[in-house]
Amino acid sequence: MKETESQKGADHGIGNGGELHQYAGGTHPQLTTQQGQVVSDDENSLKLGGTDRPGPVLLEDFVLREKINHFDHERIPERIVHARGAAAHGYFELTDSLQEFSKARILSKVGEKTPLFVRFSTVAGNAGSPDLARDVRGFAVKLYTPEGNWDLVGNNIPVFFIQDAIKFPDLIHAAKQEPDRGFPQAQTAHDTFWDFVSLTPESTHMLMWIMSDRAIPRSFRTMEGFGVHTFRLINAENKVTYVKFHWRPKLGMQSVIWDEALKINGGDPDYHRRDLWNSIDQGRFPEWELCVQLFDEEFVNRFEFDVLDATKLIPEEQIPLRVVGKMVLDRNPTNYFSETEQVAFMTQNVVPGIDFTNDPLLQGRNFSYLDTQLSRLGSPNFAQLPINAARCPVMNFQRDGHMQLQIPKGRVSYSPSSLEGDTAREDPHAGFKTGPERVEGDKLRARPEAFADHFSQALQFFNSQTPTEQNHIIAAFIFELSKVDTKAVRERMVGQLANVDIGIAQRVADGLGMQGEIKKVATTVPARTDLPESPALSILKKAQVSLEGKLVGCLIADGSDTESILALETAIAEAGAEMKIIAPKIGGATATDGSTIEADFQLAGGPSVLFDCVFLALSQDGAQTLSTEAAAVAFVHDAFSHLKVIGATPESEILLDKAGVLADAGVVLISEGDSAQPFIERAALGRIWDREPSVRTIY
Ligand code: HDE
Repeated sequence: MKETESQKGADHGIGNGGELHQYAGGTHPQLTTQQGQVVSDDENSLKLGGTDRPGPVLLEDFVLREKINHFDHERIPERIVHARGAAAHGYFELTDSLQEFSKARILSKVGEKTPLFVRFSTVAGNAGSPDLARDVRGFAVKLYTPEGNWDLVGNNIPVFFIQDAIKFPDLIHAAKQEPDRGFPQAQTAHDTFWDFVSLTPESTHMLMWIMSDRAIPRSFRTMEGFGVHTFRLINAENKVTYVKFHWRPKLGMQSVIWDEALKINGGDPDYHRRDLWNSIDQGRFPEWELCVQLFDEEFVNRFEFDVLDATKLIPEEQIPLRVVGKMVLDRNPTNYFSETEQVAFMTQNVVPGIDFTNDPLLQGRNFSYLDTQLSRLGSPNFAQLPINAARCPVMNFQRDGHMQLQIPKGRVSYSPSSLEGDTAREDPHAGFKTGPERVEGDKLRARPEAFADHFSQALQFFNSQTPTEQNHIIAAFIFELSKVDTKAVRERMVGQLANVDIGIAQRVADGLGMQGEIKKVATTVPARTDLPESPALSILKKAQVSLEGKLVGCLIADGSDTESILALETAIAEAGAEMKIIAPKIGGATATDGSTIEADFQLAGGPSVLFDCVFLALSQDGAQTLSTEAAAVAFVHDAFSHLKVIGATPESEILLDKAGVLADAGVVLISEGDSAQPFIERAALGRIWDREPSVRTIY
């Protein structure tokens, strides 16, 4: 087996390592117990009765007991939300100083590289759930700055379901598997979720986003990230500037088609984590720009919505994005548990110059993230774990507790003190200080009136999409609500959508086969229809023309032509993409010249959903054979119905016909020996959106 970049030189043990000994398979250090005793036999437990008639296992066997005991306690509670995740190390580099607005060193020193760790996740699914669930993706970044850790714990969608943290447990209980039956997991397509959100009008804007293709990203590498809340920047003069943080992927945004997502979940449930791992392992480092939207009190007062309401965004057309730096992910984790599982992101982790606002969702989060680490990681000393530890001096008098890893010196564990000269003291001239703010008024359990409009931005989002994207949103509502058994919930949700736009509600009602007139749910603040479209909210309006970072699946069989396949592979690599070969047998296929073309995937294990576009490099005989092979027919049929560009030799025709492929701009025939460029150029343009009405009903 090939040793991957990340495996090379990995430390496979823990502790100090012992003497090296020659064994079958190489030179290994001695195996020891946790207490350092060398283990002489790791195959047999200690038993009474010799080898003829082995008797009971002896309690005395401390090697066995220790090994089983540790194993029994290997698991920690998974995250209540965002349990399913994948992560990577990298760095942030500032390219444009924000010193004028913030005294944070990470936002001031151009060119300085800050190490970081990013964890991407789905929200609702359990740790073992499939990657392509329709869901928001977590986008959590821990930046190890010289002034302490700054955690930007964001999502790939810039708004949220609720306005006040007090509703979070309800939202999550409704979204996760139903408590009596324990299913369905990793999906919102069930009664309790739609029951809750149809009764919670503030969720409507977010629903538009999670029903859009943003909730089924092609890759973590092709997702935007958002800090969601409005934060505050504080400069050296204590002046406050409001800020929203955005991560923009270098490869542009890309998503998959819903039917494709369903099939990827079967074909490769680890699709996203594998993609992230492979691209870093192969040196294709994912990259994002950090952008900020900066605004002042004057804008806050004139903006149509409250900037403290996390169900609202500020359109880029109103406050443009300023690019200030880049994030590059260049190293896979060494150990999934120690790093990806034990990393503890906390919104409370800010550095001097970056401050919170009174967004009630953010304020609630600032409590939750610290609190949850205690039940997940089991000790207030979780900050000492290598992945969580700050990379600057940490000195305080917090002491003891489970799993204390430090050995603090001296008699003094308090402040102020005079007994020792080198103990830590507060520094009034440095450190985090909250920005100036005057607050007065009654103490109330109430929502600000400025939070009351729940539908205007939902409509603005829908109107800003291309017709294709709008069709996908409608289809997603229809799919999800079709899984809701309770008719009254379906009807109420459609009645809530009518508050956004009666046309949207009608299309969903038609797709559900709902009879009769739509009953609009009562609302006090109807949707504004005068908000201008915001093209930046669309994926397709910002799509990049490029094959970079994409995966092309090339289907071969006996009789395929080696030279054409090699030429295709070179052309694909030159375009910055990668080609994988799929053959009926994993051992490969016999080419016309008698040579063997090696395969990366066996046909049944390499469905076309795993690739961005496909090429059928088949001879007439090969195509004939594959035309009676269900997996091959499904390969081509799916590629067509998922609107992918299909390149093919003219000899592949019988398979194309069998799969129901109709000639269009996305079906590119290339004869053996001809340049593959027309296929490459068409594939770089992306999917064939015009094909969609010919392969599925548009409601
Ligand atoms: Fe979280 N969220 N959240 N959340 N969240 C957690 O913290 C919570 C919210 C987000 O990869 C938990 O360590 C509350 C918004 C990400 O480890 C928990 C509220 C946004 C991650 C928690 C929110 C997020 C979490 C579970 C409403 C986008 C995964 C485990 C007030 C801006 C981080 C953990 C990782 C994780 C609470 C809402 C993003 C329970 C109470 C809004 C990316 O503390």
